[in-house]
Amino acid sequence: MDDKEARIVAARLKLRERFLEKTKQPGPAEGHGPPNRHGMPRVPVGQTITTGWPVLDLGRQPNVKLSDWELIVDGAVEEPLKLSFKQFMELPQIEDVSDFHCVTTWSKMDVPWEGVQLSTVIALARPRPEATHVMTYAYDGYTTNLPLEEALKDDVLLVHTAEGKPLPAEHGGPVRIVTPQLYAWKGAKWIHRIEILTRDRLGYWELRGYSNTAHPWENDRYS
Ligand SMILES: Nc1nc2c(c(=O)[nH]1)N[C@H]1C(S)=C(S)[C@@H](COP(=O)(O)O)O[C@H]1N2
Ligand SMILES: [Mo]
Repeated sequence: MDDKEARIVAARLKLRERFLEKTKQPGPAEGHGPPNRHGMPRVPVGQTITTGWPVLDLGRQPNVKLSDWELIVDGAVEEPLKLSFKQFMELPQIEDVSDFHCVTTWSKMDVPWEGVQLSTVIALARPRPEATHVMTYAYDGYTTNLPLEEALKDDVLLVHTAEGKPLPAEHGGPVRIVTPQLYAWKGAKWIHRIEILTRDRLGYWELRGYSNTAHPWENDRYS
């Protein structure tokens, strides 16, 4: 871990300490605003809407050229895959608009995305019956894990386009994951590999005291 990353981790663990001092346990579904399409209040408890788009990562932004980018899907699957960007773009594409909730309390609302459902690439690899979880690996060394039922939700996307433009490198381009119904750290920028697991394993922040479940409406931020 370099100095910059160590400072980022220390700052974020300090936020965690402050939150845990004030808040005992994840609570019931809370938030404000009219219900969103999942029937949850539009803005989750403790979140503030931002109009910009902050950049949050470990301070290393890999520059992955389209011609070098590849997506690996392996682990507990019948058909391990390695897709080039061209092959990825030949998969069924979808457009969606969803919200983005960072555990550090900002939310970016109504982001138009274009990409491929994570469920599409997982299905292509044909998970074995014993598959239960997913570990995602990014080009900056970041990892984050998801239960299969979260990974397969229809708004969990591998996105290459945001707000009508190719996803900027600082936001995880060429391709990142978004997980609108979980805190945004569950969506790896610069996605490189998806490993199908037969038991849960913790990712980067989950190992450092972030909640493994990460439900924004339950204020489920830290463990
Ligand atoms: N590869 C990678 N993905 C990551 C992170 C990271 O450090 N590295 N940070 C996560 C966190 S905490 C958030 S809030 C979002 C931030 O995405 P943004 O920088 O596009 O706002 O990316 C998530 N995905
Ligand atoms: Mo975050």
